[in-house]
Parts: sequence; structure tokens; C-alpha cells
Amino acid sequence: MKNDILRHLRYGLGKDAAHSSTYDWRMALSRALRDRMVDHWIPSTQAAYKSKSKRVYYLSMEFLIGRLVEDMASNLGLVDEARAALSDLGQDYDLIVKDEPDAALGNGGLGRLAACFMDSLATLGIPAMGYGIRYEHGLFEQDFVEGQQVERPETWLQQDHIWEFERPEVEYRITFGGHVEHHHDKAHWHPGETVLATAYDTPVIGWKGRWGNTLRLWAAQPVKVFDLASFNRGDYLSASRSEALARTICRVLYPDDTTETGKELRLKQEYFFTSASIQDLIRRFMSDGGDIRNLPDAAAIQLNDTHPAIAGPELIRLLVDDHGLKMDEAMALARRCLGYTNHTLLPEALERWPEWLFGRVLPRHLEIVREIEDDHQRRFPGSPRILEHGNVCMGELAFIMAHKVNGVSALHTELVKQTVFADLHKLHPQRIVNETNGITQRRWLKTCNPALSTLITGQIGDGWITDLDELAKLKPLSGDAQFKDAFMAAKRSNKERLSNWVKAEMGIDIDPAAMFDVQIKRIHEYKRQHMNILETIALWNEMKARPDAGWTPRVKIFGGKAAPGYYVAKEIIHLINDVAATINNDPVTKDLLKVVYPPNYNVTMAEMLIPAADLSEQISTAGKEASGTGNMKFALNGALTIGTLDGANVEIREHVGAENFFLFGLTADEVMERRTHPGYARAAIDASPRMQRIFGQIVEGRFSPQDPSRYHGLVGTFYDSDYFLVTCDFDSYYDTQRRADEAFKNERNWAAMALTNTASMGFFSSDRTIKGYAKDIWHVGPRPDVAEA
Ligand code: 26Q
Repeated sequence: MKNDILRHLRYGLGKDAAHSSTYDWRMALSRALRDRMVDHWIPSTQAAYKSKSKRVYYLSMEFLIGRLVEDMASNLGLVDEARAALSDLGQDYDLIVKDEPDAALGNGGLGRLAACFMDSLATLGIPAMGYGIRYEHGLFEQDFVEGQQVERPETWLQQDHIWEFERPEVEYRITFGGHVEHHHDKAHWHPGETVLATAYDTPVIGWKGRWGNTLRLWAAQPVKVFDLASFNRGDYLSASRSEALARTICRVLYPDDTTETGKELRLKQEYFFTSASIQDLIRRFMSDGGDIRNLPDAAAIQLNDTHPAIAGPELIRLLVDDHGLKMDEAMALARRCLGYTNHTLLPEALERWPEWLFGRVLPRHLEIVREIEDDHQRRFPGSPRILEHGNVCMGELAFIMAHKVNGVSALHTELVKQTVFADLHKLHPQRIVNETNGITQRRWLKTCNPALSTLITGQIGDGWITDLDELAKLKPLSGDAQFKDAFMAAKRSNKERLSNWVKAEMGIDIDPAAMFDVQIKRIHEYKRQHMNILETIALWNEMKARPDAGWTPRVKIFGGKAAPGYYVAKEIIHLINDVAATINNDPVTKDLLKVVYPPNYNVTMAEMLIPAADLSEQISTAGKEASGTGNMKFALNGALTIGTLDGANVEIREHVGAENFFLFGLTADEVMERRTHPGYARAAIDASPRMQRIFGQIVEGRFSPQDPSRYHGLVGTFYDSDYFLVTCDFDSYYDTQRRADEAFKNERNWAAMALTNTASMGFFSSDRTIKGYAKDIWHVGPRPDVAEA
């Protein structure tokens, strides 16, 4: 390893050890790891090719992978070797690892889930390919200026991204616009614009390097000038249009995690990567000499939400227009390949495209959508429509074109059946299945929490790394004082690490003995960060009134970004920062309460915050959070959850036991019921002197003295609408927080509860999730050689 690092430093980077920067060392280390990885990757790729086994194609607009060096080193079992080699060279492994920027090609949960799935697919030895977009700029970076979010462009590709291999030979034409002509029953699409999609491959290596898959991300290139002659309307104008389109199409990730409807560029992005992926998998299949009618035996295509839902019409187009299949035959065949995962019930997040726009960008696909619609109406008269009110509804399209549709938690799947797809569900009662989300324990325990994972392995061996159910062996130890002390010592060391970081980065003193109460996720009204900050104010009021009343000291930690155009979310950020500034400067409560909101929350920050958390905030309005996955990461790392009966919280609570979970709030049914009572918010506020006081303070400018009216609008929405029922759940939330305070005082008992959480999380491994998809949806098995290894 040492020699390899030095060799890469010299011949790969042209540097000598004496004049190398941290960046140079990281590049040399990464290349040394990459060589080893390739030795696992190529045989896997060859084996998958030779055996002609069925492959999974996971299509996702987002892959939120974060850093890679440590992941690679860990999965290859090379962390110790790398650390030792660098130390011999006078270098610090941890420092070098920290130099790597996050690959932030995603917004949040959906993108991170795709990354966890890639890890599990490789570890389980399921031949798979992830398909996505190689964005030049990932999710924006967040700064706070006077407490307000300011966005900076993210530039991860300005440094060498050595994990990827460019594949200039893999190239597809992606066409847009123009018109369609029909001759003798055959459609001819004469597009107006063309770009080329080229592939960049990143190896994804599973545990111990037993199997490797590929994450293939597409970048756009302009059509080549010498290629113009072969175009139908080849001229210099179309070449320069192609250049402009190629430059914009992969430029930036849409930073909104609820649909912004009707953005033409977004539709082009979706079609661009979906078409390239479908063309690529068909080419792979055909190069094996297969009959296209057998495609469903070779390819399971999974759509990560509706963002790649154009895959249905695109596959049909290629089957009919290029491979000469009949329309109805093509539809049935496409359906056998496709699965669709739904991640949201929020009406505003369901993708719809104005028909005129859709038809202008994808005229041939609009014809095919009409055929799909007609076919479905013929078979199921009066069923829900894909084309409705002048829109193309992508949810209905994905549902109708998939043989299986899945929700991401038990509750969410039930609600999918009862609400968004109720009518389609009645017509296709076997189609909707549940696959509760999961997380990879390799990143979210092994790598991010060495203190705890070392302790666990010392106690029960390392089987949990590939079989998380093994953690159940820890359950009996909840009565073992010595082990509980060790468990809490690991937590304590993670809290100290975080305290030092907070001091260094933000200049705030926090006490590692206090309860670390963490809410990290995108800022959204339905996730109710505002309820958390209101509760913080209420607690501060009580502490100030009776500072010696035996309070449990707390550190309230927030992290998360708001979509740049989401006004209310940005107001919530501003309020949290204003409240933090006020509370953190109060001498009376300085040893009792702090509010910490580090800017630019990302995967790497999560990897530090989660192991240090005592309390995990999962407080969404019931029925709104499809699953959540952060909730699983916290519980796995021994934090207790304060939460509503929403998404996967329900199942987490069942697994860890009601006595080890702080439950509060209305249920999904009660939420729907309460909304039918006009004036429910005002009634809740009228009944709560505590809320009245807080709203009074905010409105008087207690937290924004220079601008007292700053939050009048925000507070007004609590009285007038409060769609997310903050006011209805507030008192029960406050009381439950006080129960958590009491519980935290009994250290041994808290330790038992925390340990029980960790020990009960086996079910929430993404390995289990992927096995579920493999069995229920994809009909693929792990490769026996990998499964046995
Ligand atoms: C769509 C069109 C235009 C612009 C943006 C979008 C868009 C982008 C991202 C819509 C939605 C998303 C992301 C959704 C998401 O992250 N959902 C989360 O998925 C997780 C994994 O299943 C769940 O755990 C979360 O509960 C769910 O909110």
C-alpha cells in the first residue's frame, strides 16, 4: 500500500512526498484503493455478463453518495492498512479522508436511499446498474447571512473525481422536439434537437469486495459537427442549439424536493437520462444475441419515483419504432420490466406536465401516452386518466406502466392504496406492495461510528455487518451494567467529538453531558422544524422562570436546507437562527440550553451528528412523511426517538418497543378528521396559555428586536390555517419532551433504552429492503457464489 501510494504520487500526480499537499495525498491514496477495487469490479462485471443473469436497473434522478474514500477502504477491508501506510509516510489518514468533498447529487431521502440501495445490491451480489445524471453542480451549499439562508453553487467536479471512468465509446443520441409523421402504420419522429449522452462509470463495491456493480451517470455532449450530414435537418444552427442544450442539461440538480411543475429543462433532464439508460440496457441485451421479446427475463427496471416515468413510453417507442413490435405487445412487455416506487403523498409533489409542453418536447411520446391511455380505458372503462385537465399525470402513467408499485413504509403503502391511487388499486389489487425503506449499516454504523461498532464487534463478532439481525444478540445486555457503561462511553466520546467541532466551527460552548437533541433533514412545513423551535422557546421560558428546578440540560441541534424558492421554509430557518442568537446569549440559561444550527448540512455532517445524538426528532404531521430514513440511522446509533405515528416511525416503535420510544401527537386518521373542524388551530391556541405566550413574544419582536414585525406573517399562518397542525400537537409534544427530560436523568435506564434501540434495528437494514424488492418485484436472486462467500 505504501509503495502504491508513493508510486501514484510520483507517476499519477507528478509530485514527490516532500512537496505534496493533503489533496495530493488523498488523490494518491484514492488511486491506490481504486486499483484494488478494480480487481474486484472487473471479474464481477465479466461474471454477470457471462452468466447472462437477470440484472436490476435502478433509475434515479438522484444519488446522494457523500464521500467515497472511506466507504471504499472500509468495504475492501483496507482501513487499517491504509491508516498504517500513511502513518509510515508521516500522514494522518483521518485528515486526508476529511479532505474529500461530498458527492451531493441529490436533495435528501430519495437520493440517499438510492445510494444505500447501491451498497446493498453490491453486498448481496445482485447484478445491478444504477443510472442517473452526472450533474456538474450538485445540491447548493448553504450559508447563513444574518440568520438567513444564502445559496452558493456547489462545484464538486472542480477537483479530480477519480472514482469514475469516462466511457467515450458509450454514446447515445437523445432527441427532442420536432414532429412525427406516419407512413404505412409506421411512425417517424423528426426531432428538432439532438444531444449525445456519454457514460461515466463509478464502481460500487460491496462488503469485502465480493461483488461489484456500476453506477453509470450520464453527461451531455453536443453532437459533433462532422456528424451533421447524417442529420435530417443538419445545419449549423442546430449544431449550436445542440451545444447550448448539452451545456445546460446536466448543469445543475433541481434543488427542490417537491415538484416545481412545468419546468421544461427538468422534463428534458428526465428524458435525457431515462432514454440513455433504456437505450443502453437494450443494447446490452441485444449484444448478447437475445430476442427482444425476452427482455423481461434479463432486465428489471426500477423507477425511483416518477422522475424517470417516461421510461414506459420510451421503452415502447424503441420496441415499436425500432424493433417492429406491435403496440399492444410492446406495452405488455414494457410492463413486465417496470416497477415504480412512490415516495410521497403530498399533492404538490406529484409530477404533472402540461400536455402542450410535453407534446412540444416529446411529440412521439405524447402519441404513445395516448395509446397507453386508450388501451387502459378500453380494458378498464372509466378508470383514472393519465391525461387530465390538460396535464400528463406521471403518477398514473407510472402506475399503469408498472407491474408492481411500491410504497416505502407500511403506513405509507396503506395510504397510497387509500388515497392517491385508490381507484387504480381497486382495478389492480395485486399491484401495490410495501417495501419498507432501510439504510446500510456499513456506512451508518460501521464507518460513521467506530466507537460503537468496535464495542459491538467485540461483544458479538462482526456478523452484523452483513446480517443486521445479529444485533439482537445485544438485547440481553440491557441489564448488564458494565456493557451499558461501555455503550454510554462510546456515545460520550462521539458527543465530545461533536462538542469540539461545534466550538471550533461556531464558537459555541456545549456540554457533552447535556442531552443532544437533533433534528436534521430538509426544511419543510410538514416536517415541522417550527414546532421544535417553538418548543425550544417554551422550554427557555420555563427555565428562565425557575433556573434551579432541576432541568435536564439540552442542546438543540438543527441541520437542513430549504429549497431556494420555498419562502416559509426560509422564514423558519431565520427564526431558528434568531432564537439561537437570543438563547445562546442568555446568562441565566447558559448551562441549561443551547441552540446550534450549523450551516450546510450534508451527508458528511450527518455522519458526525447521528452518532452523537441522544434524542432523534421525527415529528412530522402524521400521514405526511412517507417513511423517513434518518429516523432509522439515529435509532441504530442508540438515540431515542421522539416522534409521531408517521412513516417508518410506526415500525421502528413496534421493533424497539413502545416503552423505548417517545410517542406523541395525532394519528394520520385523527389528522384527517381534525381538518374537517373549521377553526381547529385557533381553538388549540385558545386552550394553551403556553402557545399564546410564545406567539406573543415572537410577534413583539423578542427574537428580532431590530425588526419586530419580521414573523407576523409566519405567526399569522398558525392562527389562520396551520395546515400541518403544529398548534394541535404542540402541548402533547411539549409534555412528551418533559418525559424525555425525566428519563434522561436516570442514566442506567436511559442506557438500557438506547441499547435496546440499537439491538432492535436489524429489520431496518437496506439489505432486508433489497431482498424484498428482489423477491416481490424483480424476481432476481443473489449470485450463489457471493451468497456463499
Ligand atoms: C420533482 C420534479 C421537479 C423538481 C423536483 C422534484 C422532486 C425531487 C426530489 C420531487 C421529490 C424529490 C424527493 C423526494 C424525497 O426525498 N422523498 C423522501 O423519500 C424518502 C425515501 O423513500 C422517504 O424516506 C421520505 O419520507 C420522503 O420524503
